[in-house]
Amino acid sequence: MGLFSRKKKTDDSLDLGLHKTRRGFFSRIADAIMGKTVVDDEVLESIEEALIGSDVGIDTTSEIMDRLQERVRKEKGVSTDRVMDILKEEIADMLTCSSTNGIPDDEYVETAFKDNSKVFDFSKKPYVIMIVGVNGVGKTTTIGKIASQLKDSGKRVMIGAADTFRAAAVEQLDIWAQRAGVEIVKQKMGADPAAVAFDTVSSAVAKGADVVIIDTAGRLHNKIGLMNELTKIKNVMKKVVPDAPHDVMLVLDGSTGQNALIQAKEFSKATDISSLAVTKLDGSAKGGVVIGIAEQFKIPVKFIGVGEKVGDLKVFSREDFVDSLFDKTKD
Ligand SMILES: Nc1nc2c(ncn2[C@@H]2O[C@H](COP(=O)(O)OP(=O)(O)O)[C@@H](O)[C@H]2O)c(=O)[nH]1
Ligand SMILES: [Mg+2]
Repeated sequence: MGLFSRKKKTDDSLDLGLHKTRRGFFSRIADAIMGKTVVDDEVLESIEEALIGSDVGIDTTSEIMDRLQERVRKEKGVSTDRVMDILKEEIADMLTCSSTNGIPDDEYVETAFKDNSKVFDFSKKPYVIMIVGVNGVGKTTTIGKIASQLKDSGKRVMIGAADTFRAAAVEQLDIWAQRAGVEIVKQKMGADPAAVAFDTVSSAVAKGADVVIIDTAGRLHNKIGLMNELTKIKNVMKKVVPDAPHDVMLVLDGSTGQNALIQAKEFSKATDISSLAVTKLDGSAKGGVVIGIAEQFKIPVKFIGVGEKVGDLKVFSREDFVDSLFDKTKD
């Protein structure tokens, strides 16, 4: 199936969540487009400003603009309606490396929680995910949502409360575990995070769980300390499952815009990151940052968060994302 010939989506939380970014984008190009049928330099300039204003970032914006200008030059007399389709195509094409690795987006999204897709590799049993990121970005919430969606698709999930730094962190994860109906392994506040991770993976192996998700504390103020702690957690898990963790997922707060990009750079110095989740895109006009992050890091963005509910964590599809973000027929 080609780009943008997608099936109708079953819910509109992505469109709702990206509402502010979309509104910001179109309000920036409205004046330049007004009364025009054909794209001119002024329209292109306003698109460039709008991309930067949506927090796509300067480097990625100039890459997009090069592609867009090239297409507009080749096609001659491109209408102001058509330019949006070209923009969506070029961005989706640019993000290929960060997405589904050849699996059609529809299939990728629909089977993410069920079969062996690029999101999770269920041939590994248990498939071990370690969640990392700075405090407050949405790690625990994202774990709860992933666990819930996996459980609903019939997977046996076990989560490990290895953020033992604050009592509230364990309690919060516990609430999510109960709500999702999945098992949690926890210890007292202040316990050794690596010991919790070890117990979780051991228990998962003993009970035949499909997926293990490990929460961690994100204290970035001391990079060496963080690095050592994450390394220690990884190493103890390897004692039980030699190729664990199968995924080290960095969670970023999308509402911080370009700061999220800086955080990603900092974190990737402390540990090897294999995937990204970008949260809190709802209520923010900085949703374009996902495009910048995906393009700059070449690490797959697996999830985006567009709200507080379980269903508001979306498997990232570059097609769905740009389609929603740059479609002016959507409010
Ligand atoms: N609006 C919105 N809030 C979110 C999203 N993801 C997380 N949050 C909120 O962000 C806050 C911090 O989340 P938490 O999971 O505790 O972050 P952690 O410190 O990284 O574990 C909580 O109030 C969450 O409800 C999202 O996608 N949208
Ligand atoms: Mg937390």
